[in-house]
Amino acid sequence: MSTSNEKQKTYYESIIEKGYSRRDFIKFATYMTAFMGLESSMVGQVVKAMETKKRIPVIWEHFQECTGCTESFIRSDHPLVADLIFDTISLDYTDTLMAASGHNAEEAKQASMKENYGNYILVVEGAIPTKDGGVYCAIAGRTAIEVLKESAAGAAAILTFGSCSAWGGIQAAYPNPTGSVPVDEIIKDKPIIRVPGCPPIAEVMTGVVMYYATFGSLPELDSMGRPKQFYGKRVHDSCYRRPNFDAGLFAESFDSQEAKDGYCLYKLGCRGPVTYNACGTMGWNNGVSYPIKSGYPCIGCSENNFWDNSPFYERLQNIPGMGIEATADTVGKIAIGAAIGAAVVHSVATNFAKKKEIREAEVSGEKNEKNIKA
Ligand code: FSX
Ligand code: SF4
Ligand code: F3S
Repeated sequence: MSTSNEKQKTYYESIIEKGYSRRDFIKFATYMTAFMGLESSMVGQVVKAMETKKRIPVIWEHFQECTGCTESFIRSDHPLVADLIFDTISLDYTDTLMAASGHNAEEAKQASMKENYGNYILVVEGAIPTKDGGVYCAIAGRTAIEVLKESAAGAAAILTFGSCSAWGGIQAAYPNPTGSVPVDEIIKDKPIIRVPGCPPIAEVMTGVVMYYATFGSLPELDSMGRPKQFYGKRVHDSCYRRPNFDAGLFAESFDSQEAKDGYCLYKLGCRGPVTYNACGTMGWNNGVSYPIKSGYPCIGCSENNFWDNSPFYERLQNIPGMGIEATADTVGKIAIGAAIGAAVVHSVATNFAKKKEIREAEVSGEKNEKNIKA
């Protein structure tokens, strides 16, 4: 945990103090610029902000959840992210990761909230059960409702990490026995950013925290309160199996040769055409894979009510954006040679280009190092 004195340092100072070089810092800033969805020409501005901005305190609450979101977050593939979460963003309280426990942890949280009232970021994982006075999730004898209201009171903004805190998630699925609700049904007077996914992608969570920490403002959000740069496209739009969808080539069974050869998983229930997330662009585990690439159809884990939208292994009746009559049987004929085909090819190409840009960011960081003077 950070001390109060450490909080006065800038991001740059704390990174250098951890033993990293300026070159590491520039590479990190370049990498984060790409992850924040900004143009590479913005690197200088990000470097400047990280050199001058004081670190931002973060309080991180856990309610009704599986903790998969934290698991995802700590597996971000950049080595500096571990230091980022433990020091750079000044994580003052997270009962999953912090060394302190019991009364010590609680005191640290209360002290940080008091000292940073009005200025800290509140991260919330998990839904909030409301039935029977909220007794189904209690921490140190206090319900999640009470804890959330207290933590939210002094927050500058709230990030809901994961589909549970953003939408209600699995806990809120029918018949919702504990009356679970998302954060925005309890807190009405704070800016709330939804970062859904069960769990969300580590780099997406990092990118959102860093955007706020670097610029002191929220990233551009869509009408559902999600950052546009990560949730602006459907999984379908960045799917590497998309050319086979367009050609009408569908795998008919799991683990078939066709599924292994990259045929589209639409007939196996894929929800990619109705799911907004960055899986196809960013991937998981250093971009190695994501569900569809591993042969498993998207179950739409970042969408509202995704669990109740099952059965997962039956195909969608219609494919949005392809005309109401479009089905897996007709889509190949519709797409090939049509204007939409060209748009789709462009969309997929754009996503591959974006992924390449992110992966090349560290390399270009070395170039930036030469251009950006200390
Ligand atoms: Fe929910 Fe996150 Fe799914 Fe799990 O904390 S979004 S159940 S991955 O862990 O809240
Ligand atoms: Fe990919 Fe699923 Fe779309 Fe097929 S339906 S292209 S597997 S996202
Ligand atoms: Fe979730 Fe679908 Fe991505 S299931 S992890 S949104 S591919």
